[in-house]
Amino acid sequence: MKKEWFYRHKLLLTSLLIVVVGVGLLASCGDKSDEAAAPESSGATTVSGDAAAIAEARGLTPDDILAAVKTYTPSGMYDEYVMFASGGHSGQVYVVGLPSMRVIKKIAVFTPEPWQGYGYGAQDSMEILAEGNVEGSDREITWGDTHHPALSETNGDYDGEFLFINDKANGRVAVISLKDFETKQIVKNPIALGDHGGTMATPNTEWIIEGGQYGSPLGWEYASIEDYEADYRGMITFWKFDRESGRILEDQSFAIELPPYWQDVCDSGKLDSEGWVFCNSFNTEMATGGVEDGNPPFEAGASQQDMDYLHIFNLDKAVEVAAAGKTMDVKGFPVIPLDTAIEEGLLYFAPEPKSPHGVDVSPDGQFVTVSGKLDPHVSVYSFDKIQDTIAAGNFEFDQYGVPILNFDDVLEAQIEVGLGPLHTQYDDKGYAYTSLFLEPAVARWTLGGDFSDLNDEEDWTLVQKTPVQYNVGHIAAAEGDTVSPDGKYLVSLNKWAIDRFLNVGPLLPQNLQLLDISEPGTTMPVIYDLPLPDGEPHYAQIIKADKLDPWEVYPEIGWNPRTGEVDENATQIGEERIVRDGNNVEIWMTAVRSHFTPERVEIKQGDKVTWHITNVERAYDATHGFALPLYNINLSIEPGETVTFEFEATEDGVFSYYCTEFCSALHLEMTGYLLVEPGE
Ligand code: K7E
Ligand code: CUA
Repeated sequence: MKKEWFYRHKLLLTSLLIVVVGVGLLASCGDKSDEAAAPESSGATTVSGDAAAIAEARGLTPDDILAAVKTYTPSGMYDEYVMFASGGHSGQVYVVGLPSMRVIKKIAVFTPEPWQGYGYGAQDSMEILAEGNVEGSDREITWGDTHHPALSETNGDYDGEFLFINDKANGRVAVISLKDFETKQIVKNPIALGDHGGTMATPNTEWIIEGGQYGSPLGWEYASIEDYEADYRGMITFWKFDRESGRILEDQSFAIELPPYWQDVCDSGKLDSEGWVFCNSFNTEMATGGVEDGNPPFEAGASQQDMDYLHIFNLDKAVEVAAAGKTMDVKGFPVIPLDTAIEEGLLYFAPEPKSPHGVDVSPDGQFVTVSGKLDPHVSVYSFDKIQDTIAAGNFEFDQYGVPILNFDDVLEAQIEVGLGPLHTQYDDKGYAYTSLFLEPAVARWTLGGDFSDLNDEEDWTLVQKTPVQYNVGHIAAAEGDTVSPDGKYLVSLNKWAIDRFLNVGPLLPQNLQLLDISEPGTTMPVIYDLPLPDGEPHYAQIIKADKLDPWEVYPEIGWNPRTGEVDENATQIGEERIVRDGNNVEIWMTAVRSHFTPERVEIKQGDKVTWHITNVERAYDATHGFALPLYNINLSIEPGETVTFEFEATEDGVFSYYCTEFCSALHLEMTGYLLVEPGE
């Protein structure tokens, strides 16, 4: 059957290959960015029949070949886009090139990671991880559940400087510098143990949004679940970001107390709606579980009503109210009380059907798209209508006194897109895209308003669906959260992979599928499957690669990546030394191909050791590792970096330390002895 088909299409296949290769060759002579140093063509100018034979042998269709040509990225050619994908409960972030879908890096954030020497002795990483522990608790938290990466923005466009990400499990937010793709800061939310509506950046990254999720007393003090409505609360936190220091300023940040509905995903307004923030909620029923006591289980209890509440925040005004000190103190953190938020006009609700999940502001800031998991429509709200309705002051109120805007007054359109709609993205052609968890598929529909002239289809209409494999959560489009999306590519972040890859046992990878969305109309094919062998990626953002400008090596020898300046213990060649002061021993070491200096460190059991290593290399990729057995020390020292670690020499014996990066032909000789003489 397949064979027959193949012969019928052989001519087509061969001509397609010839065209495709011809186009490829033409393109390779033309505009190649000077960065993309692809090797010269080897001289082959025609496609022999071999390619068609290979395609036949592998059972590839013309569509497959087209997909391969769209994504195949030969050795040395660079990707056009970079995707930052959350690593879910791996507590990390993944960096993926598009369209090749090659995983280029992972970034350790909330979880110790040995390759990067993150959390295995290196003082800067130990301090960052420790920042994420809960104040007043001596428990160490060594993982996180990352959901929503947010690239820093300037005027609503990704600027390639910083990345933020939340930890749903423990209510934390991390700051990553895109100069070295390393985590610089973790802030623990003082008033909540969990979050979900984070992180999102405002259009100039003044504020990083962290919305809550499961209701809890603020500061998680014990309160009986029977007193849920009185004592439990929701929250949203606004973290002040200081671009110059590259840090969140905790003492300039604040939160707003909310009713104990379960706030879900949030998005920042932009352009027209800049200064406003939108979050979904579910469980406005305030179900408290207890199926074992005869109560409805959460999945039913939290889904009884037809409508939940879209939370609409006036952030600009909230900043003023917080600055005026109209806050209460929860665990040392300023929180605008719910009553104050209502009085000051910081918070409004709009009904949203039904157990909503995604909320996504359109590129012009005019529309807010909400998807109800249990409703086959997307509901699109008009920001202008929201403003008019607020100005008219015609409200109902929820039981906490929050003004509710009339649904029909603020709704712009509802489009039936399919089953289980979750998240929406936008492109440059006037389309919106919504993930359909249950179908599973990605739906493309036309956005009205200012976008209506971009294509000649009707406004607010479902155009097409592409099936994905399988149940899709978020989707991410190229520059999809900015004021000027690129279109071109969309990644479907699928939860289920089932039959897509070889069987690797009961735990499967996630399947990230690349869709080509460059053609208007009804074409939107899947062109690549990336199995991501780690925790579940929830959301991702995709930035044009040329907006990133990371360092190749650290700017100066002795760089401390945490402080962003030369470390006081930076050590140049010739300055290496071991200094003893009582039973404190301090070591200043250099690393260069292919030796550590010193190569012998002799100490006594019980000594307190402070050890600095400077990689004095200036060559790109000349990273050295440092591994010390038994003491659980493992470092990655990038060119120019100074790393410090400390330990108490409780164990005597002979310990070979060595470089873990195969850095030269004599890498195995890059070693040394730590000799710990037994104490009395
Ligand atoms: Cu839908 Cu956390 Cu944004 Cu998962 S979330 S999919
Ligand atoms: Cu340095 Cu191997």
